[in-house]
This record gives sequence, C-alpha cells and structure tokens, in this order.
Amino acid sequence: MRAAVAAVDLGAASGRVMVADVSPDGVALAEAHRFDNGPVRLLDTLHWDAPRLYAEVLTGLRAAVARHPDLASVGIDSWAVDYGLLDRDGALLGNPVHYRDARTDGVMPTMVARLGAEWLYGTTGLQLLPFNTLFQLAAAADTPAVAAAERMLLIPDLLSYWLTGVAGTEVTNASTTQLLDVRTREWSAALIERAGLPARLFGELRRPGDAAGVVRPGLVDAEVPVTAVGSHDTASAVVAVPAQGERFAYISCGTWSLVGVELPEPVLSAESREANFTNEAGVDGTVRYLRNVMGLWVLQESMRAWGTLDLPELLAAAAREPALATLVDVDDPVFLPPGDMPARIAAACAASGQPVPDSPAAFTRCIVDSLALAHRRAVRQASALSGRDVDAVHIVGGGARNTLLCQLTADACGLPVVAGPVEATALGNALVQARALGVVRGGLDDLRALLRRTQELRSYHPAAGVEAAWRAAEARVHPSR
Ligand code: ADP
Ligand code: LRH
Repeated sequence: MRAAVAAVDLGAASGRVMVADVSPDGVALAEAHRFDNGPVRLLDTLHWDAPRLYAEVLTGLRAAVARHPDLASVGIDSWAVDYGLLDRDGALLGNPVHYRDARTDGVMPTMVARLGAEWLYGTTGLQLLPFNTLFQLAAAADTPAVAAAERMLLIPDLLSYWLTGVAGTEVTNASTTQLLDVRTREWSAALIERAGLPARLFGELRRPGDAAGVVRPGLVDAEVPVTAVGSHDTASAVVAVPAQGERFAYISCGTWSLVGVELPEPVLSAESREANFTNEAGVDGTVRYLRNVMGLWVLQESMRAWGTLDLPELLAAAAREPALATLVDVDDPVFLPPGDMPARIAAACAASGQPVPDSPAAFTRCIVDSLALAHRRAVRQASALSGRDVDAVHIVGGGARNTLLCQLTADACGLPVVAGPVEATALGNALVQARALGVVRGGLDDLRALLRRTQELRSYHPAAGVEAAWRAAEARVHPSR
C-alpha cells in the first residue's frame, strides 16, 4: 500500500507545499511549491499576510493535485502562537499580528505578577516568552476585534478553516498558547478566567491524526480530505528526528533553534521553571521538553541589513575566521525584534569589552559560534533537568545544511551530531497523515526507523581537546553560572 499526501509547512521565513509518496518501505519527498514569508508592517503594527499565505497554499495544492490526482490527504503546520480572530459569521477580524510585534512589550511581567509565576508554570508547563498567545491576547483584550470575536484560530487551523469551512484547534499548537493545562491537554478554564480572556474564543481540540474536513469543491481538482497533524511545526519536526532509542537531544534549527529532549511526562520543577524550559505537547502524547534559542534569525536579519544573498559563501568565509573570538548571548531579548542586528551585535561586543567584528564574515562567525554555545547550554540543561542521558544530538531543519554550525555544535556539546533531514517538519507532517490513512503503522519509533532507511543523514564528530575552550567560552558569556 502507498499514498501521496501533501504537507503544507509554513516557516517564519518561507513556506512550502511538499508531496510525500509514502509506503511501508519509505518516504520520498518532492516540492510542489515554495514561497517567501515575512512580516508586513501596516502603520505601526507588524502583521502576517494571511490571505496571501492562503493563496500560496492553494497554488501549491493545485500543483500537487496536478501531479497526483489521487492525492490522499493534506496536513498543515506552521510556526506557533499566532492566531486570527473570527466573528460570529466566521469572517477574519484583521490580519493576524506577527509575534515579533511590539504590542506585547511589558505585558508579560504584568500578567506573570498577576497570575504568579509558579502557578502559571505548574498549570501550563510553558516557558515564558513575551509573545505567547496568552500575552498577545492580554495585549489585545480591550480591542474591538476581541470584543467582536467568537473564535480564535491558530495559523494552521485558520488556513485549514479556509480550505474546508470547518473550524478546529489542533492540540500540539494549542499547547504553545500558554492557555492549555499541561496535564489534561485541555484548555485551562481557570487560567482563561484569571487572565480575563473570553472563554468563547477557545473551541474544541483536535489531536494529530484526526479528520479535519474536506477541501471545499472548486478549490482544487479533487476531493481531498484534510488531516490534523502536529500543526506546531516543531511538533512535526520532532516526529521526523531520525533517532534510535530515547537517549537523544534534538535541535529543530531554522529561524529558531528549538533545543531539547522528548519525554513521556512533563518536568515542572522550580529548577526547570528558572531555566525557562517548556513542556510542549508532542505527537502521541509525548512531551517536547525544550527551550527556544534565538536561532538563525540573527543571521537572517543580519543578511537583510547587509543586503547579502549568498549564504553558503558567507558561511565559507566565516569558517576561515578565528574561532570564539567574539561571543554574544544570542538569547538576549535585544535580538528578538526585527532591526539592525549587526549594530546590536556590535553594541553587545563593545559593552562586554570585546573587539567589534569588522566584516560580515567576522559577524557571521560570531553568530555561529554564539549559537553553538547556546546549543551546548540548552542540550546540557535539558539533559540535567530531565534526567535523560543524551548520547547524540540530532539537528533537523534548514540549519542541518549549515556544516559550520553542525560541526561547532558537535564540538561545543562534546557529542556526535547527526544532521538531517532538512525538511523534517514536512516529513513529520506527512508521516502522521500516512499513519492516519493506514499506509504506515506503529509509534514514533517505527516512523523514525522508516526515515533512517530513506533519508540522507550526515554525521559530525566532536573535535578532540576542545572542551576547555568551550567551557571558557561559556564562562565568558554566562559568568555567574
Ligand atoms: P523556518 O522553517 O524557520 O523558516 P528553515 O528550517 O527553512 O526555517 O531553515 C531556514 C534556515 O536554513 C535559514 O535561515 C538558513 O540559515 C538555513 N539554510 C538554508 N539553506 C542553507 C544552505 N544552503 N546552507 C546553510 N544554511 C542554509
Ligand atoms: C518555530 C516556532 C517555535 C515557536 C516560534 C514562534 O517555527 O514554531 O517553536 O516558539 O516558532
């Protein structure tokens, strides 16, 4: 038995519609359509262009159906936390706001003080990020849009609604809102009430593998069902980490680096809260225990400032620069909003008494070294806080193509790194659909074994004798810890 399924995967920087040909022997992935994504500023607010994203998804699905008239299913995933509000007629109340918009400035501390940091962590298990949906909705609570809204749909659910006319909320992405109960995986009515949010916004939850409607007649040349997948991109990416056994850490490495381990139960200790680790809902009831590391965003945004387009050339030049010459804390919130990253890096270097990088290659080396260092910290903390031993680090996503970052991450962690698949998110999305169709069977171990058989992976081994240099580097960036 085999089937072709379409995986719609929207990242913060680019989106794609991939077609996966899945059978019990393996999975072959082909691109039907790829398009840019990014913020659009309207007056003072940073938005996503949701109608354009929908149009791009349709273009991709039409191309997929043209190649596979028997397309068996579609699944949609995207970045987390952002949402559209629908009125009582199902109309969108304004273009969704981008999570990097400044409307949440100052909201998180106020809300956390009101709710209590311990209670909030004990209820949701989530790391504090200023853009969590809880804080976005709190920032918008007094707007006419919220007053008129009947339903909040996260981005993949919004696109799914436009395709099918059926509204639903998929649970892995719902877990990133900081409004879900970490134990029951249902909306936390107590939290929604204490946060002063309207309960009507939070509708029925779907699980990965659930049926989610059928693409409306006339949109594509076939009757294609939509299947709920791990609609949080990181949930789908973790499904496709080609690890064997459980002693692994993963880095889903793209705009963000999501660094952690997969667990059967959440970790809700005070130490975990203080280290700002999150317990997001994974596929098959797993817990994605991880922390957000600022990721390749810093490099993407620096390249925008330089007007540089050739990433491989820039990385090759960075590889020739001296190692660990300048280091910044990439997780400093100063790097979160869009803007002049090289200027912010230069300011951070000057403030810490380091030489300021003097070329794009030197800046890039600083970013990649600093990111590898942040990977080391997060991998080690995830392991220590969860008690899960880690023998290898898997890097999936676009960052798996960055050979310099992969090698430096192996060196920094003192562990072998397995890089790939680059399109892990689309693969995880597709495999969950294929399993719902009965084309493949089993748990995550079985899906991962299938990927190991068919995906090209590359291994990096830590260089000998570099631990002291990375330990010293960590002490430079985090002197007190
Ligand atoms: P997202 O889903 O967050 O948009 P991706 O997983 O698509 O991110 O990864 C995008 C990142 O992959 C880019 O920021 C870039 O740094 C990296 N990348 C893409 N192509 C290459 C390449 N040829 N060499 C090295 N890195 C690459
Ligand atoms: C990665 C991601 C991440 C979230 C962020 C908003 O694309 O989904 O897991 O924290 O976007």
